[in-house]
Amino acid sequence: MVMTDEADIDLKVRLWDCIPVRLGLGLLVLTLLITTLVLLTLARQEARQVIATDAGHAREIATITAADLASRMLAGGGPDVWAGISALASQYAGAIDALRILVLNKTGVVKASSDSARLGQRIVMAANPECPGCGTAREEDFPATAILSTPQGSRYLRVVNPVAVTLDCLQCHAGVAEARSYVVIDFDLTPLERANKQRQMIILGMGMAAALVLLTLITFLFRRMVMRPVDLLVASMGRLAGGDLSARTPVIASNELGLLARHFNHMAGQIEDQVARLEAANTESQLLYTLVVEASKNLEMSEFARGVSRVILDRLHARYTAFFLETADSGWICATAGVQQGEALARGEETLATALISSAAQFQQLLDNVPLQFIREVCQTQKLQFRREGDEKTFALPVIVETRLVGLLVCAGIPDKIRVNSDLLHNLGVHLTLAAVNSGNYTGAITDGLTGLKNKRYGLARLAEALLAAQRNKAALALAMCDIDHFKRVNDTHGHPAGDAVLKEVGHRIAGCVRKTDIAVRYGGEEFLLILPAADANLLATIGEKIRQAVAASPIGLGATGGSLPITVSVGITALRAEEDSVESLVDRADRMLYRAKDRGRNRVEIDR
Ligand code: GH3
Ligand code: MG
Ligand code: MG
Repeated sequence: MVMTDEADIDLKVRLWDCIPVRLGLGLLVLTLLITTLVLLTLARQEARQVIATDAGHAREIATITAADLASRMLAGGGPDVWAGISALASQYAGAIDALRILVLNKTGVVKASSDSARLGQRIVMAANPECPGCGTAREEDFPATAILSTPQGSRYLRVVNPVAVTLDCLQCHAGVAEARSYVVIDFDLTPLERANKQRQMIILGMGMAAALVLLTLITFLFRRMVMRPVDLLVASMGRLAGGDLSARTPVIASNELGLLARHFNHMAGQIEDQVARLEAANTESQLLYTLVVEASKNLEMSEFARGVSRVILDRLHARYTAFFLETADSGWICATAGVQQGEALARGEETLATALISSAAQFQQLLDNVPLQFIREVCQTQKLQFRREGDEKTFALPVIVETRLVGLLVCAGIPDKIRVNSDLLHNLGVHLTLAAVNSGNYTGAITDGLTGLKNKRYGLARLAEALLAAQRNKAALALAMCDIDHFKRVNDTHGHPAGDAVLKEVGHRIAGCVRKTDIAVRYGGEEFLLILPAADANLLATIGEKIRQAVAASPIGLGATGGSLPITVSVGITALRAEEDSVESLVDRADRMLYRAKDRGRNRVEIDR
């Protein structure tokens, strides 16, 4: 994937680069060009027309002049002939609005003219642009024309025609060359050019006005049809680029831009879906990873259940979770975690399925008011189920081993933005099943089946760990050994089951006296060991007393046998001697203190400091 740093992108379009600006300027230049072209063509056409008209007039004048000249010559000739022609020329010049008329002889001398100042002047004939056609041109090249300028800069049209040589002329002149003369007529172009200029200004003005109207119209249509959808699209793309995956653009036309908008919306939808899928996959892998870590960190069942409940609450941003697990002694535990309620652990003695299907009132609280009917259905169908309340989801995921319900994860108040689908929960279920079985096996292996306390092997292993930690950290550690007084009598008098019931209750009362970090162990028949990390030496008597009193506080029931008995325990406590102690020496000292308590009358606490 090519990543583009936002700083690399110029996010604003400069005015000069804006499409409407470029298009408008282009249109203006084009209009100017077209107008100029039209003007030029018109001017050229008119000039051609003027020249044709003026040349026609000139031709007629030349013919008339030739005839007149011939008749005057034949009538006697002499200098009056040219004066007469000059008078005629003035007359004709006025009639056709010519600047002047000159009649030249074969050498270019002005013999007659409407402008007397020109009489006698000589115009060079050969190859003189000021006398087009003179001297060399053939008859068919006439009328010959040229546009000339005066030294003052005003322009005029010069038309040259030869005077036709007739047989009459040859009566006096020796030949055609001898009789040749020319009629030169000049027309002033200034009025024409002035009119042209005026017209140019008008046409140019009209062209500009038309261009402006056109520009306004095109700009309006362009903004409506092109720029508006483009601007909307640009804004939506900006939002998408800025991370707003919900950015969509309105489709306001059915043309190509509408299609572009639809493609954009489709693409944005795809991106949103992909990102959501990635996020879901990420949530799933993080969730499963955290659970695996949690499960391997705490194989012991209640810790595992707490961990799962906490992780699910946290990762799914839920309001409440409850994780039920069946225990090795066919009871159940339930670890709950809630945003408001915090964490808690509950226990029960029936099998999990029985307990959940019975829908006892206590579950209403454990489930934070998720309907019991919903839970019962999940337990009976053994299938994952969702329910929705407002914009929150709740799911209940059964954990099944073969066909037996061994766990149930209930998660309530998951916000809609968190994607929790069946695939994710199916995978979660597989992990939870494995972890629950492992945890069950492990917990069974370290737990005493009768009392639910930890067994001796586990207790000694943990004692070794606690001893090492205390020695390394120079921290306190205490060990208490408790033994039920005259327990044999209970068995002997009330039977073994009654003894079991007493053992169970004594274990429960002893475990209830210690902190969460302390470990209560059934060490032997009716002996209990308490590992008390960080127990201050000054508090040992208090702890011992608390245990003794908890057991002695009230008679203990004999279970199914019926009735109850006052039961007491003797307690021996010792504190760690950091330098020399080992597990054996600690246990031995606690044992000795216990025997001292027995010796000194039972139902008492002895402390070795
Ligand atoms: P003391 O005050 O000196 O400790 O007297 P005691 O009778 O408690 O001591 P003793 O060691 O003589 O008797 C322990 C009895 O505990 C013997 C055994 O039958 C009984 N016991 C050990 N394990 C169990 C058990 O799991 N269940 C029952 N019911 N009894 C047990
Ligand atoms: Mg005993
Ligand atoms: Mg004993």
